[in-house]
Amino acid sequence: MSNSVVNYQLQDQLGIIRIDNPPVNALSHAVRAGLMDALEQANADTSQALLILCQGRTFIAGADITEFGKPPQAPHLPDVISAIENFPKPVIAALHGNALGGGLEVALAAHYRCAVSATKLGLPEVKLGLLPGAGGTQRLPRVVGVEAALDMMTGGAPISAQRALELGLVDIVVKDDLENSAIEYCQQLIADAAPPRPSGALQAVAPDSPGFYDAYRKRIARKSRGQIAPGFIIELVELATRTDIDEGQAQERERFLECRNSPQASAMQYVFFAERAAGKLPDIPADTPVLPVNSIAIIGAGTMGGGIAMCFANAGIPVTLVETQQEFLDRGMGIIESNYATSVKRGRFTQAQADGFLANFSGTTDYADIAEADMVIEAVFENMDVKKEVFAKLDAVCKADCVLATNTSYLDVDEIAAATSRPQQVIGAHFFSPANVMKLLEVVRAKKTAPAVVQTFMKTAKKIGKIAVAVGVCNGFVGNRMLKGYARQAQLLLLEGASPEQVDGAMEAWGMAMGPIAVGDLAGLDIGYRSRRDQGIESCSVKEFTLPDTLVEKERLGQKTGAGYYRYDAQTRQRQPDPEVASLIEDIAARWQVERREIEAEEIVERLVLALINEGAAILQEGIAARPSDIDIVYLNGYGFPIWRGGPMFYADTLGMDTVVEKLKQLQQTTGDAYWEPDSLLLELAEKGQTLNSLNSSPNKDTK
Ligand code: 3H9
Repeated sequence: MSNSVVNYQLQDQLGIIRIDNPPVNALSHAVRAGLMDALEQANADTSQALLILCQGRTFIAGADITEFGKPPQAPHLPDVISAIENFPKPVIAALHGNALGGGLEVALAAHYRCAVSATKLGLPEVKLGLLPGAGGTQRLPRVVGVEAALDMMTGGAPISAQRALELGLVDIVVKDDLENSAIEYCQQLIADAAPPRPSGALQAVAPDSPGFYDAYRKRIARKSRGQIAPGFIIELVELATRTDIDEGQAQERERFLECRNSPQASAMQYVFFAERAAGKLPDIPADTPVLPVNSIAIIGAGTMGGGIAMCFANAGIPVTLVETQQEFLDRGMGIIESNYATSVKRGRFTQAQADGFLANFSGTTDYADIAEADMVIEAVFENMDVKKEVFAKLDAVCKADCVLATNTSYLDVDEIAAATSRPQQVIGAHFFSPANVMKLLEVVRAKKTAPAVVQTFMKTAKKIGKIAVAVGVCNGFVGNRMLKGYARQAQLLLLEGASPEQVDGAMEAWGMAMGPIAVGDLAGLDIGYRSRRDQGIESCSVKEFTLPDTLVEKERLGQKTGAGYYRYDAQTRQRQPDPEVASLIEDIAARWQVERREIEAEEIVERLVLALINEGAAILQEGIAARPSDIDIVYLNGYGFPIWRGGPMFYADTLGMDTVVEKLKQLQQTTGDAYWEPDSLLLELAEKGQTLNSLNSSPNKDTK
């Protein structure tokens, strides 16, 4: 018997369940029901063991996330999993691709596990605001031990089949021909009369050290700040060491439902789909041809150029670095080599891997050498004239279908494209620093960029491990444009009476990875200072720039000089409030006649976040971002916005459009600042009783 997604067959003495539910064999209702039917059938027939394997590119990658918002339908996953564990004949799970979440929980309920070597195994529920809800918190510590189980469940990152073998999570790593290898393994188990071996019957060993769990909580505190699931996971793993599987699972179920019904889970599941949506451009059909990118040239071997080059080299794409002088090339290569050496020291790569990546590099000072490159990314100084000069040179040497990208965080990509005779080949690429670490990439579509070029760049970005978001041309694109209003509010709050530590403290307590003032110190105050002078803004001539201008002129550039808005401990880099800055702020406030007062954390958060929301709405109106979720992906991956709040646009919906508009109007009234005028999109949505999220599913505007 079988249904459309689960097939059962008796083959000699072996019952085989095949799951075929593309794309990732998620545990939809049909799969769960099919598994129950198959178990029933296998129980009744002459099979001596039962093998579970999956068709397609992966083993089960988890519960079906699309079912989470809907009324649950029996059979529920924990019941299916108990039925597998309690099955009277040995059950073997054969893993390939990804065995994740509910998929790994199915595998844990099976009595034996085999996997091909490229399999990834993990319990990533925490990334969706959840905890493993089908026995994972109880079985994993019984199989791999408390600490390894905690690492897998609180971090959510998958482990390799080799690591799973070391931990006892798989029994054997088999040859790539999974089906035949798994059948062979099953036959061996039958021949050995191997009994069912339920993981739930094992004893999870409590850690020796009495302070273990507190120490563990501290260890993950920074990464999991504000999230509810990691704390529950620790609680449940502790429980697994002192109770039986039934009691443990009952408590796990309660905690799982608590998480599942939380706003955090809604936010994080929204982000999961938002990330995938970002890769699909509403106006570019999925079958748009993609140009081959088998070689790349990077113009400029400075910090950005080097970081970008490493992304490509790590993905196995040969890179040619181009510099004006051999000396600069050598210096750039030296930094790249030392970055790899640090990664090897930290265990991120093996020496052999790093050597392999380095072998993908070559360098030249002659543009003629890159005539055959499939893609060129310019990463020279952020200056329009310099960039135009580079593009004119590229236009002269590069082959006709070469993709020409400019790495810029502010400049007008249309103007750069116009420096060539082929603007359709030109695209913007706003990488974030350090480029080899940061996942976000704003892909800037200029007016004339050809769809195939956009598609090629988006696909290439995925290949090099980036989360790419297509944006349109405007000053600062999505991320930095929104940052402007946010940073401005932070400065105004300082003058009105909040201290740097109050502003940062409020935003960090709210969930931002780092407050806006500390971010300034980290990035270096000289960057903004120089850019303001480039734009012809005189030092200390604008209220909200007076403090940073003054600090730079006092040679307080931020962390790199040991002092900026804060003072920094030379050893620990810990920030400390500085009375000198406090009195400087008071002086500046007096100079600008700003009345100072007590400011509550709530006001700080409200003003900063509303500034993001209002600008985000304007960006949508102008078609600079195609959908609200794209803006959220930018803020989550490039600006330290807390994932469990879903991003600024999602957060606006949780406040409600009416509230957002009302608060903006209030601010406009009390401050007289035109900046607070609610964007017309927000007004329109509030009037119609609609959400920003409703724009994610409606036919989207294209990024222009
Ligand atoms: C869970 O298991 C809870 C249990 O503990 C307890 C329950 C009681 N459901 O990412 P891709 C779709 S929670 C539904 O582009 P890749 C995805 O939206 C779950 N759909 O491919 C996309 O659709 P579209 C724990 C899913 O090769 C398509 O599949 N598991 C699911 O780059 C391709 O996805 C996880 O959190 C799903 N579970 O990466 C794993 N997964 O084409 C989540 C994917 O329409 N999944 N889709 O845009 C992943 O991490 C990646 O998808 C994976 C493949 C690594 C598997």
